[in-house]
Amino acid sequence: MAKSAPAASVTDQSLFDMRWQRAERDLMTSLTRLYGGAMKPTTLRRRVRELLAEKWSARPADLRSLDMARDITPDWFQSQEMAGYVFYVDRFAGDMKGVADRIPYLQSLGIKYAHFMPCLKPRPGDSDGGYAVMDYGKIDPKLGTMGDFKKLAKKLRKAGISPCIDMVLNHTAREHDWAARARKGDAFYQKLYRLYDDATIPLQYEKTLLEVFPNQAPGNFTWDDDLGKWVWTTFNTFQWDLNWENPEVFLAILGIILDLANAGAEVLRLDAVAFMWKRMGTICQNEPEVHDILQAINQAASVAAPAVIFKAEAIVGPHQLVPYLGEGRHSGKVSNLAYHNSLMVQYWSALASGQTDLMTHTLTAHFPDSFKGAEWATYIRCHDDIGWAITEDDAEAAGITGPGHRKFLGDFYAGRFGGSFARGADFQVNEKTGDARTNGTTASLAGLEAAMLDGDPAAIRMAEQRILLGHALMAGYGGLPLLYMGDEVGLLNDWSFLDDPDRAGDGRWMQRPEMDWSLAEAAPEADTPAGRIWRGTKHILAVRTEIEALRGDVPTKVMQTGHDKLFCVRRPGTEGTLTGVYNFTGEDQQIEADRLGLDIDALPLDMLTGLLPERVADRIVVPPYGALWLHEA
Ligand code: OTU
Repeated sequence: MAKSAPAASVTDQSLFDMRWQRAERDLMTSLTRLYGGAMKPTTLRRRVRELLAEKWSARPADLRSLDMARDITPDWFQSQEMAGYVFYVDRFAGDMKGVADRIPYLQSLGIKYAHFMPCLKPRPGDSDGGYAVMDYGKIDPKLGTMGDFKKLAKKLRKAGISPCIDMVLNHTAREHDWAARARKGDAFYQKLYRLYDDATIPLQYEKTLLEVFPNQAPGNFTWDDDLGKWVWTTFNTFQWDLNWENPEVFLAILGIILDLANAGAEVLRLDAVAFMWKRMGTICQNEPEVHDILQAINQAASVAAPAVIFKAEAIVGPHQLVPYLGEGRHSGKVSNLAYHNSLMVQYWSALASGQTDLMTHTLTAHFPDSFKGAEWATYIRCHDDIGWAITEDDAEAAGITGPGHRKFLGDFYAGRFGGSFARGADFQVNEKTGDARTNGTTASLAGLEAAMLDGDPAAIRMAEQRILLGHALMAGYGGLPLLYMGDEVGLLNDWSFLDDPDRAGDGRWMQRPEMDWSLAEAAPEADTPAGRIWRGTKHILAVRTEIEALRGDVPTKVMQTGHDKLFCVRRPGTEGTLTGVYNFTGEDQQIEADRLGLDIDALPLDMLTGLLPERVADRIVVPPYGALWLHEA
């Protein structure tokens, strides 16, 4: 009889040690660069290791098994089967328990990742949609308890859906316990924030700072009477910026992140990360230390909760975005996901102008084809405004001007530009710079609101096509597509926020409607815009799961075809190459097959229709606002 090998014994402790060894170099390099001056490296190392050991020993057994699985398949989130859904718990389903009842709905759409918008206990009154957190240890009592969240996370995981939670780490609410203690004069807590006795230093910083909310919260500092000091408040006056130069901030936030991981969050959306580090004489965004902080968080979590991945929210220009997914010394270690804000802006820009040259140029000039262990989060709309991040050099390369095009986009989407199909609104018009950002839901910006008001069936179909073009683009470009709640049924702008004093001052609420369940429940069968958008979106996500070339680790090769109305992307997978062709006009467009590297006599199938594309002579025809997914096996 053959003797079997003795059982291997891997204890929790030995796993922890192995994972610590795997991460230590990258973790400690970042931490020493950041905090070497503020804390002895040996103390820093001991404090971090103790914290990680504490959180690891508290990690529930089922999540420790998930850690094992993900250590073996670290690319789990890059599967083409992944698709995310983003929602406010109350607006989507009332509360945490309500979300559990909607799991079948999410499954029917093909969702594998559920992003809960901020749901930790916010300050009372206006809380910037939950982005002013008062207690990181509690769920917003209106939505449930931490226990409810844990139960829900487990249910989601069983249903094959990864929960993502919003983590606000650039600032806390003024009402957070740390800020309250700071106001009482406690020096330890005061050092967690950026406080100034008089205006001298704030004024020096202001010389180069921008303003995020110039209308409702001008400037970047707020005088606090209780404190008798100026407080750095990049966003609203009640959002106090944390002092990330203090290692105690790093340790405290890391502890919170690991608690959320232990509660079952699999993805953490790290909010407003660009702003975490300040440097006099700069705009205090995207400083290199920010990438060190992100690398340190990511590497630390890989020791105590390796199942967890991170998504960086840095809504910044194309020149500044790439380091958030890692390059150079941070390659593959910073964040696993980052919002592709340029793709989103370029989608809306091309839709308004009917021209794709700026889009093609921008997306080829600044972005590598792929990243190590990381990919984009692709989206066309979210809860925030759209900032028209188009640079002067990119505009020039496309033969237009930056200010001119940005103004055109603002006017177009506010519905001011002659012939515009959009019904959005301006946000934070900055008199000093002339900049305006844009609010509105996907459907209202894409023309559905105006078309339905006119009752014009042809215009309604065009608007539906524009929305589905956007959904096909985010599902086919490369990256994890994030569907924003309600976009699958074309929810229109919601003006009811004007009646609520806590929300009336912030126009972004117009794109944060409540879910219309009568619309959504009828959608699968309905011959209405909602029905057609729902089925089209579901179909796109379903087809996506079958195409290996849409895995997140396959390179995204934007094509320079010279066609200025089509946007074309090639994805060379190992099981076939996908050529995505997107028409940004309301007319048929034709393109020679060989400009796409295809043979007109042996055209591949369009996966979205399951048919051969229509052809005229040596050209492929792309229908109005159409998307083709041509797949060569
Ligand atoms: C993020 O926003 C959130 O998404 C907003 O909802 C919050 O108000 C804000 O942080 C403060 O917590 O910080 O890196 O165009 O894109 O405010 C970008 C403005 C952010 C938003 C910006 C964004």
